[in-house]
Amino acid sequence: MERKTLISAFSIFVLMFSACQKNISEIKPPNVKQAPVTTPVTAPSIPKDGNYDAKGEITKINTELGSVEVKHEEIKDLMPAMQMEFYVKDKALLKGLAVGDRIDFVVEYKHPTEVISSIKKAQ
Ligand SMILES: [Cu+2]
Repeated sequence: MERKTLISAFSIFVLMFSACQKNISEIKPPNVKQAPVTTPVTAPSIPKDGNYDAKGEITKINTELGSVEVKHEEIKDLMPAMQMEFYVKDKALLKGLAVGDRIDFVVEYKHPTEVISSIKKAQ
């Protein structure tokens, strides 16, 4: 007798529980028009690999590391004007150069790296 009561109580519980579950799954989100998902265009497009002629002024030289900091003009199709550090392909390229020199140089761009492959003092 008691067992029967237990079983029916359990059945009622299961029924109620499944009814609840059903109700939850039937709740639909309000019919709101969602804004189309767009990819933000923040990253500039990747430049083509190649050699880019550039002009600038040396602001720092590190002969040990083989790097040079240059305040450069816009490098067309590569980057806007800025002050930045470049590595040189060969440390020998830095010989005879000094801070303050105006230079014509070539940036060898090979995604995602860039090095200076040639430097000469601007006339
Ligand atoms: Cu730059």
